[in-house]
Amino acid sequence: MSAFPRTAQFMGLNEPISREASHHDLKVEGRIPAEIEGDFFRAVPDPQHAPLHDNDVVLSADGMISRIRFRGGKVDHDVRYVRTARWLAEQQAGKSLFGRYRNPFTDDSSVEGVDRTVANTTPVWHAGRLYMTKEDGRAYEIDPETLDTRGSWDWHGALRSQTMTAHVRIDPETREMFFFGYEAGGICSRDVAYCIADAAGELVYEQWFETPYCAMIHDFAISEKYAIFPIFPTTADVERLKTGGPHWVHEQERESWLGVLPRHGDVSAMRWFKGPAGVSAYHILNAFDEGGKLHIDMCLSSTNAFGFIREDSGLDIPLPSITGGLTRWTVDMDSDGEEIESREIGPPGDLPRVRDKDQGRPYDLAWYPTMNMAGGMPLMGGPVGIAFNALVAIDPARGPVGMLTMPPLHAIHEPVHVPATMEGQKGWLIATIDRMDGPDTYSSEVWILDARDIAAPPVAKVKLPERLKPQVHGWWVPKAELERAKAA
Ligand code: V55
Ligand code: FE
Repeated sequence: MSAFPRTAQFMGLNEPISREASHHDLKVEGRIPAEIEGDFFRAVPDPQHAPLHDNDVVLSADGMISRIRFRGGKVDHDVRYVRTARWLAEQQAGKSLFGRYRNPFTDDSSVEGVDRTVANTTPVWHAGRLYMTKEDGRAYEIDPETLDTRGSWDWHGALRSQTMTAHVRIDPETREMFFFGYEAGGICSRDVAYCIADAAGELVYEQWFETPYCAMIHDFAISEKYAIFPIFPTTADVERLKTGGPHWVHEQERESWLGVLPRHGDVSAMRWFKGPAGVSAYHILNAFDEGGKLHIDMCLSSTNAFGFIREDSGLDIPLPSITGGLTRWTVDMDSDGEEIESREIGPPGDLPRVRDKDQGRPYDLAWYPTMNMAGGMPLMGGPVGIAFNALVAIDPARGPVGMLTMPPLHAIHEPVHVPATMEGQKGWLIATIDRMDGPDTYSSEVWILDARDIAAPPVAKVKLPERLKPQVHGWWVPKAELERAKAA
């Protein structure tokens, strides 16, 4: 195997593992609650080969699907590459053929026109199917049992968009899945395809609209009435790509926007609200209606959180000088102004998780990884360069209601929430943990937390025999749903 570059994108927790693995009957400390019966799927970027050019970013690494399977108090782990067209071409060649992050003009000419998505961002489960997604292409369907790749997913030929987001939203009552694709009509296009799949998994709605400029639209939100599209000024330009330049540049002086559309409305009904210049959010926690007011809660920062994008933009803004926090934007759907009211409601952090039942509804509890300065040295790694060392629980009306601070040289990743079967109970959080054991030596565990009291000692810790590559996002699928899908 070719050596990887010794750059931040390939060191610390970002150090590639590049190996499929299965680990069975893992060592469990404590007791797994009986309600935890299902699969925790994780999307893991892990490059198969050294980059074609000098360096690359974590976001370009080949997607692996990792499954932490809980059955009767026992735990297994399996991790497999997604057999994307790109992975297969490079596997055959024995080396990288695709060039820089989202720049096809830097690829080897032998792969011109080949789907270059790496399916590395979120495992999505809907209507009995499992997908691996990345925003620059269509999803790949995965067999949840064998983890085999079934192929690129085009909604039975119905999807027109060339892309599909890694951040879908599922209504807890109707079970419809709301999603979108940006750069839907081609690279750097301003086309967004807004889509709805019904509870049976059929694509029943796809309408296209144009954004004020071509922006990275990583996430969106739904309320009970609306679909909400935030547009932050991280922008693309095809001429820049043709000269081998970066896909994204953050324009600090450019305004942001919020597009709001009735959930099942015609795109001609889209309303645009104007937001502050230069801000950026990767993830939206939740959105909900309160009379004619619409609230959108997101992990907002004063500039783009990714160092490589700030560098490519000529922005000299070091990570510690970035400000922001969990921020609520409110718009008045009963007036015809374009103002956004903004206020901070929680500490900085990212990768928020709300309970599935609260999606698009008023909510009083959510969780997200954060940085606690009192927690001691954090670990290097991830796309931002430094990993979160704490987990905060928040009631958006009251602020933080709990904090789990990791010991020094530990990292905690995005949790999944497992609902309790008993009314009034809060359920469980499952998250992977990394620990530095020595220079360049790491180990991983899976922690199970009481969702009511995250600061209490974990109810169980599962030990991995070798370290895990940190995930981007995860998804919990109950065993009953997997079995129903298998029987269908
Ligand atoms: C993100 C992750 C991506 C990506 C764009 O977390 C944004 C943000 C893992 O891939 O392609
Ligand atoms: Fe994301």
